[in-house]
Amino acid sequence: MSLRVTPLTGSIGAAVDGVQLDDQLGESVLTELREAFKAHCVLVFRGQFLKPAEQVQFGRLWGEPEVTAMLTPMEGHPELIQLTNVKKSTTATEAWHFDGPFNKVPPKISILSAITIPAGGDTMWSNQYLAYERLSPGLRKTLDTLNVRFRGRRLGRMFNVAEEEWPTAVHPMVRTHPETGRKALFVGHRDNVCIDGWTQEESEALMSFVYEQSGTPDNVYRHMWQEGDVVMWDNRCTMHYAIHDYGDQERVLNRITLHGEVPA
Ligand SMILES: O=C(O)CCC(=O)C(=O)O
Ligand SMILES: [Fe+2]
Repeated sequence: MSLRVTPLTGSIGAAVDGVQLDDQLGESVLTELREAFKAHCVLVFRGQFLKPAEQVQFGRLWGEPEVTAMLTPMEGHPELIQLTNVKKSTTATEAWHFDGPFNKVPPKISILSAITIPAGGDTMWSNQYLAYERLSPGLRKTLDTLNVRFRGRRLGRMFNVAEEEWPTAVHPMVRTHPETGRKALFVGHRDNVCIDGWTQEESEALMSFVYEQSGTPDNVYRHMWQEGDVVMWDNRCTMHYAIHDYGDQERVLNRITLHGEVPA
């Protein structure tokens, strides 16, 4: 079996062929996957059709599973959550976001397995290393000194959680990836963020600028799902955006999320 890793854009994402994720993966394959993941931040595996237990087994190769605050685990598979069609008017994921930045310890990796896919419903990922590196040295130096207060407001509204219970955490706006040593821009939607010690108005002026830099087309991979696809992403150096252009059509993906580290 030979593994092939093919970049999908000039900035983020790679397709991996020549591997079945439900096989027993040897150490050399795992080493190649780890290197590819560090280099490309998002890995795409087509035609996998993983059963829930196989997805959990694959996930455990990368870390300890956890379930994001406010989400409900899948029956019989407490490590998984099932994403189903949420109304466009209430969905929190149709915006660029990191998962769980409002937690003290945001997750490090998520892995989606496509079960039922409509026409549409693509997901996009942005490269937050490049989002940072493309800024001027002067602005980078300023951002390096800032902290952001993240709040789970959008997700809280989506799940009708009372405002007092929206989780909140403060993290550096520029975080260093513990494995690659590269700096990544750690930002969020205006509803969820405020630069620590700044007014909301002051914060929005700068934050909306850097947030918008992240998701420009030259910094993005857009995945057009097929059933059986598995996509994994590094939540420490990418944001993602779930496009809701499929109305009431059915859309089902199973997700496993892995425990991360305190951003530093
Ligand atoms: O529905 C999707 O494509 C992704 C949703 C999302 O934001 C997530 O799973 O974290
Ligand atoms: Fe997400």
